[in-house]
This record gives sequence, structure tokens and C-alpha cells, in this order.
Amino acid sequence: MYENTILKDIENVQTIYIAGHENPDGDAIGSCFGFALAMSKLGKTPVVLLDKYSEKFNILKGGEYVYKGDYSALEPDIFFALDCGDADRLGKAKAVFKRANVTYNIDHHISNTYFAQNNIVNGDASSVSEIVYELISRFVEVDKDIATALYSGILTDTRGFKHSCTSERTHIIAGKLVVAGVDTGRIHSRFMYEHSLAEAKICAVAMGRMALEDRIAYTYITKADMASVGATVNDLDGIVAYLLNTGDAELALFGSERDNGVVKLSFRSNEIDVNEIAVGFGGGGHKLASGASVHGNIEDVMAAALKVMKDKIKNA
Ligand SMILES: [Mn+2]
Repeated sequence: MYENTILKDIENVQTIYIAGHENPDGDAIGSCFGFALAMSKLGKTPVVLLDKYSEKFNILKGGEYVYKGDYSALEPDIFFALDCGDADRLGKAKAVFKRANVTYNIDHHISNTYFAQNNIVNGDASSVSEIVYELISRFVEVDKDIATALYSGILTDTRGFKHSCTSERTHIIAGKLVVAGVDTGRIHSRFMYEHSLAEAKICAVAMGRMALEDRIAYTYITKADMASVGATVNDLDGIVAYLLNTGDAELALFGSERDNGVVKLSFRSNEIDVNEIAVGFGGGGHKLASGASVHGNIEDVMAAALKVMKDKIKNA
């Protein structure tokens, strides 16, 4: 296992850089916080590089290590990239990663490009939070704060222990985290059910435009939609799952307009491989959950994605 390599690599350094993917989700945030708290327990100084994330995550410990300053002067001795399938997923932290002496890539995306010096990639793991638990529990006592961060990552990336990569091992680890003190009721309410007013309103806009064709549930939202209800990209997470929950749907597609003419596509599936579809659009992810960022007009990009999905479902 890699835990000895990690311990050796951090032995003579003080500051430990840790980053998740851009537009961080629960797994990116939970794994970064859990890892940072573990490093702090070892007497190290964690520096977490994360984009702006939903305020929901403010109940987790570890946020105090998020670096708010300018990235241009950072010269890391060691850098851990978490939950990133490729270096571009690091967003503006990518340049910092490139300057680091020692680099680690800890991930569970099957599309991972092995972009670091040390690559700990397990496509069968439910989440990076699960992998981080396996690593750090060998050299740190996992306390309530670490456990809560990692449990939140596992819970959100499996959408409540539901996705196919949820294994017996996932449940065993979750059990250990519960024993370490996670308040499961509070964490489930917070991350599985709670939403802001802006999330509810943007969801309503998206659902007003939803359609179901050939067992594909799909919809999209524009930047103007987000502005009209005061929503941000952090408020869009629940929409694609809601689409796939439609009784007759086998596949779900959600498109959202981003900056600079980019459309973010999210694909979800009950069984059919949507990683292949995302890769075809220059993205990737998991068999049943994937995404891609595509340049173009939102209606054209949606039509192109829908065509590929229809062909796929006909041949499935
Ligand atoms: Mn993940």
C-alpha cells in the first residue's frame, strides 16, 4: 500500500498542499478536509486549494485550511490532487500542481489519466473519501471531525449508498466512521435533503423545461435562468439525479451554460455506460455518472448529446 510512501514523502516537509477538482462536490470537499485534518494531526500545515463551494459544507471541520490568497507565488514541496480524473480538473490549482516537487493523484474515476508522479487510482472505490480513509487510517486515529468529513464525501458521491460502486467495503468503512462519532441523522439531512431557496427555484426552472424521449430525461438551464432566480453553479447539483429518478427514464442529461461559451453536460444512467458518451465529448467520469464541458450554443450542444444518447439506447 501507499501509506508508507506517503509517510516517507511528508517526513521532511512542513506544508502539505491538497486540492480537489474545480466546482468541488461533496467528495472533493470531504476528502480534502479529511486528509487535511489528518495531516494536521501529524503536526503538518495543510493548505487546501478549492474553488468556492456551497455553504452547506461549512458544518464540516477542515474548511479552516482553505487557502484564500493568490495562487501565483505558491511553490509546494508536495501536492495531493484528490478526486481529479486529469490535471485540467484542478482548474486554477493546476499551475500550482505543475510547480510541485512531489505529486500525488488520488482518485476513483475510471477515465483517470495517471497525471502525477504517484497515482493511487481505484475505479472500484465509491469515492475518494473511501480511498483516503483506507490510506490515513493506517497512520492517524480517525476522530469525529475526520470521520464526518469523509462520511459526507462517501454519502454524497454514492447518493446515499445507492450508486453501483457502493460495495461491502464502503459500508464497512461507513460503519467505522459512524463508530468514530458521525452524527448520521444530521449529515444525511444536510447533504441529501436540504436545499436552499435558490436551489429549489433553479430546479423549478429546469423541470419546467424537462422532456422525456426514448427513455432519456433531459433539461437545461441558461446563465439568464440562474441570474433570474439568484442561483449559482453550486445550486445545480441535485437536478440531474432528479431527472434520472423519473420512472420511465434509463438515462438523464442535464446541460448548463457556463462562462466563456462553455456548456457543462452531466450524464446519469441506471445501467448503460455513460462514461463512453462523456469521453466522446472530451469529458469522462464513471460508468453511471459522467460529465463533459463543451464549447457551443446550449441548444446545439444539447441536441448533439441527445443524438448520441438516443443512438446508444437504441443499440443497448
Ligand atoms: Mn468523487
